Amino acid sequence: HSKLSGPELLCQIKEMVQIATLTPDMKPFSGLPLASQLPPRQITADIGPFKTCAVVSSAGSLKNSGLGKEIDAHDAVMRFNAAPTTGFEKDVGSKTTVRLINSQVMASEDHHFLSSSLYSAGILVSWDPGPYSSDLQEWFNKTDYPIFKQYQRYRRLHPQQPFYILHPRMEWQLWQRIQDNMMETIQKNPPSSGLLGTVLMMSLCEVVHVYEFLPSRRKTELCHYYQRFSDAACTLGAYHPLLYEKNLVKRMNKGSNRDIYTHGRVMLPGFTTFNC
Ligand code: NCC
Repeated sequence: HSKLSGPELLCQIKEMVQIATLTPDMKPFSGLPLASQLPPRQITADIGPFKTCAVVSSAGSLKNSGLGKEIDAHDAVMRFNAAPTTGFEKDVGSKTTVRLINSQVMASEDHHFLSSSLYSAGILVSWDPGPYSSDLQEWFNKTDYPIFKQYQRYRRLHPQQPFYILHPRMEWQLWQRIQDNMMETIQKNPPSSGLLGTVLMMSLCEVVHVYEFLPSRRKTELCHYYQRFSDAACTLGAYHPLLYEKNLVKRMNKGSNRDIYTHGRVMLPGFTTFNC
C-alpha cells in the first residue's frame, strides 16, 4: 500500500470507474416493460459537456454561507435527495440541473416522491445499493428499496422529464478506489450520493466545484441546511464510508485549503481536462 498523489488518484478514478446509466438494451431489462421507459442513451451522451459545475452537498454548514449567487453562476448545478432551494436561495442558489436521489427517497412515504414539485426541476438520476457483483439480474431480484417500481410509476406521471438510473457497477468501482487507498478496512457499503454525484459531474464538466462536502469553518452538527436535526454522523458517516470519501476528495482537491475553510469549496478537474 503506497499513498497516491492527487493526480494519481484522479487518474485511477478516471480510468477505473465507469460512468454508466441503465439503457433499454441491457439484460434483464431488455425483455421487460421497464426497457421502454429507460433513456435510450447514456447520460454522458445526452447532457453536457459543461464548462463549470457546482455540486451542492446538503450539509448544515451551508446555512448562512451566502454561497447562493456563486453556486447559480455555474453552468450546471447538482443537488441531492430532498434538498430544497425555495427559501434557501441566499445560501444554496436556485438552479438545479441534475438531482441525484437514492432509492430510499423514491420509496419512503414522507418524501412524496411521485407528487412533490421538489423533484420536477432538472434531470433526475437515481441509484440503489446494488450487490458487490454488480450483476443486474441479482440486483433486479433484490434491490434495497423498490427503485424500479417507483421509477416506472414516476415515468408514467412525468414522461417528459429526463430520468436516469446509475449502473450499480459504478458504486463498487468507486468503493474499490476508496478501499485501495486507505490503510483501514472500510465498511462494504456504497459511497454516499455526494461522492457518486461528484464523480458523475467530473465526467460531464471541465471543472467541478463541490460545496461543503469538506466542511468549512461553519462546520456544525446540524445534519442538513434545510432541517432542524443534528447528528454528527451526517458529516462523518455511518452507513456510507463518508470520512474516507472526504479524505480522498481532500487529496484530489486542486483548490486551496483556504477555500475549504472559508467557502467549504473544493475544486476538481473534469476527466476530459487531464491525461493519464
Ligand atoms: O443526507 P443526504 O445523503 O441526503 O446528503 C447528500 C450528500 O451530502 C453530503 N453531506 C450531507 C450532510 C452532511 N452533514 N454532510 C455531507 O457531506 C453527503 O455526501 C451526502 O451523500 C445519501 O447519500 O443519499 C444520503 O441520504 C440520506 C437520506 O436517505 C436522504 O437525505 C433522504 O432523507 C441518508 N440518511 C439516512 O438514511 C437517515 C444519508 O445517510 C445519506
